[in-house]
Amino acid sequence: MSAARHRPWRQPAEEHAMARLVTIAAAQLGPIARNDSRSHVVERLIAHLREARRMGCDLVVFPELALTTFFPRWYMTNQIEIDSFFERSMPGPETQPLFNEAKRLSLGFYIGYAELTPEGQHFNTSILVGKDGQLIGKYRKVHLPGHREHDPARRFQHLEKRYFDLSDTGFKVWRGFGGVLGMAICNDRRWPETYRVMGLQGAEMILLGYNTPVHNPPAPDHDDLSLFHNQLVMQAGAYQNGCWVIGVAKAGNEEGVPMIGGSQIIAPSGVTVAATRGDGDEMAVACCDLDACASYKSTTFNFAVHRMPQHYGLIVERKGAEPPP
Ligand code: CDT
Repeated sequence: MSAARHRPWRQPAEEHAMARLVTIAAAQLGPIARNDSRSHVVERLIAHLREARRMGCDLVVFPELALTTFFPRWYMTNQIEIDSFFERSMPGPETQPLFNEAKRLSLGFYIGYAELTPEGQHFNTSILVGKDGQLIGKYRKVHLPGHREHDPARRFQHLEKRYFDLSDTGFKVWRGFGGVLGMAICNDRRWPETYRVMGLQGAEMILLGYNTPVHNPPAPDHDDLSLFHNQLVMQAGAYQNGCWVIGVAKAGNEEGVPMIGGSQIIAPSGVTVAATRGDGDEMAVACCDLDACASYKSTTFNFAVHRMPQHYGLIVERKGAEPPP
């Protein structure tokens, strides 16, 4: 029996030539200092764009809050100081060069930033921009980790619950780059619901940026596992939903707080096909075949055939675990 008959999802050569290929750059950033200007950061992002163009990429994925240092590590009460980390428009005067250069190079991009709306709402946001410079989609972070008030027991804080409003977008997907793409941000990647809600909308690729301190003060026993957990959740999300997952870090020692790298491009098989090695500005690149999703979406994870939602009610009915009495 031919290999093709053993593996019926394998496409004949002529169809394979039509495969939906998207070359992705996972554009990891090293630390951003508190006093680094937006313009300086944008220069680093543009350097990534130019390298991505040289490597034949279609889409560049930047981290969460990619324009500033990860400011939720500090407790602040002065709203002017807090708002200085937020963008009032996107693009704005300092980020316009990023949009201009991406369009000139015919590159799409995903970027995370802190968004301050005209109504005064604060979101941890990401956008997906097409090769023509047009906005494809906007996502506002659903899972905001950490705490709301200053915790003197911590060497550094994690005040996302203080500085950001709850998402009003939820998890959506958009058509672009020849496929169906979704977005998530950092802590979202640890929750299976994130991937499944997008998987149920046919997501073929999920883009997500993150800022993950190696040390989480309430759980020091996790420190040595932080890179493992990063990979574990993203690989599981990819495999269980038959989609590509692109995870991109802001890494390194940022203002005295070490953050994990581990940026990677994960195939629908769950296998990581490209990864960064260090914790500075670095790109991992892979040519991703969106048609590789089909063998998972049409067999083991054919949702329409195999899911049993009549037994999943508790997932949306109940928030916290309630063991029997
Ligand atoms: N940025 C972000 O969401 N970071 C979290 C840290 C969790 S520890 C409070 C993460 O899940 O990586």
